[in-house]
Amino acid sequence: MLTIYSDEHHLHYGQSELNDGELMPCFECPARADNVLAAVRELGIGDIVAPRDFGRDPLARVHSEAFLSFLENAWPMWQAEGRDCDALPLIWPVRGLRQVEPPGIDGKLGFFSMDAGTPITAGTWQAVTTGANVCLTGAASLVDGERSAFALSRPPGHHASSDCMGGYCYLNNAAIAAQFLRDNGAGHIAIVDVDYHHGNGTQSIFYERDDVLFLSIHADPVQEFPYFLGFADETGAGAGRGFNGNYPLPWGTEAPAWFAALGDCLERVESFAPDAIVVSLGVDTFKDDPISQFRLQHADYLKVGESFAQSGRPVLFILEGGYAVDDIGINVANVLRGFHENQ
Ligand code: 7XA
Ligand code: ZN
Repeated sequence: MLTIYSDEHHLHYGQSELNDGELMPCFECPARADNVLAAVRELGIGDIVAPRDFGRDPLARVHSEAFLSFLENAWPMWQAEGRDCDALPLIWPVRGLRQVEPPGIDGKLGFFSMDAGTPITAGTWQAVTTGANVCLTGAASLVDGERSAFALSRPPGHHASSDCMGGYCYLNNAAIAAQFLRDNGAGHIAIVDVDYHHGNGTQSIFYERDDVLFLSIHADPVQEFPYFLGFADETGAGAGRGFNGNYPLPWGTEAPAWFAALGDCLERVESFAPDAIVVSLGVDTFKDDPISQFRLQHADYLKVGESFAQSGRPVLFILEGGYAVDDIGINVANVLRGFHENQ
């Protein structure tokens, strides 16, 4: 299996996020991807290649121009205010406030974000555009006939909507890759999101479409971030009715219940008969993840990979969450190994 990777993810290194009422060091850190890279190297199941540059067009197929322009210019605008710490929002346009993009950086940060856990740093734009290119290079390899690829990108993407960052996410890599596959010959794409958190951004991008099936297994938003999307009754709208599926599970979920949900997802994928599957691969379902409450174990990730291999369809794995830094490598490598040994 081809892995696509660039060291440029190091350019995004947030200092702090607001968590449990405190500003604390960001859980989403460069060591995550470094450790995954080391584990993939040790696994030795295929080449590790650099991304190609696809330019801005594939990003603009998913994100609004206003949002892309904000992401690109946020750091220079922040710096122009004489600040050199991370850029974080402090106000959001909630109900009753005007939904109009403000001219200044503090207003823009709130207008284009959903939380205070997603800092913009000097290198964020470069890192996230390179991360998107990592995923696009993986998608392009499927277009060229590869059976599978692993996009080793960070930061993650699945909380980012067409015009909003949040949950450590800036550009929605899975959506960008899925749209690229659609634009390059695929008729139908399934996105299966196995991250611990609901992929609210991906859901919202495809919610009214019947060409991209979005299925997500995640912690119940009654208990867990992102709190405001990811419920079982969200099944799609308009042409997309029936093409969105959520599997919210309670804190403490262990392998049997989790794999029952995955089995159901994969049956739905089979009925949909997509040309390819994009997997939003978060491993924050791990029992020792510091911000999550599921209980999957190292060996369970082999079965995750095996389950996707059994679909017989081309699969693009894209890295999302996973914050048990010492275990993220083995958990991701086990997914890839389970796939590789069963395809
Ligand atoms: O999949 N999404 C993540 O892994 C990030 C979730 C952010 C949670 C923030 C809780 N303070
Ligand atoms: Zn997550």
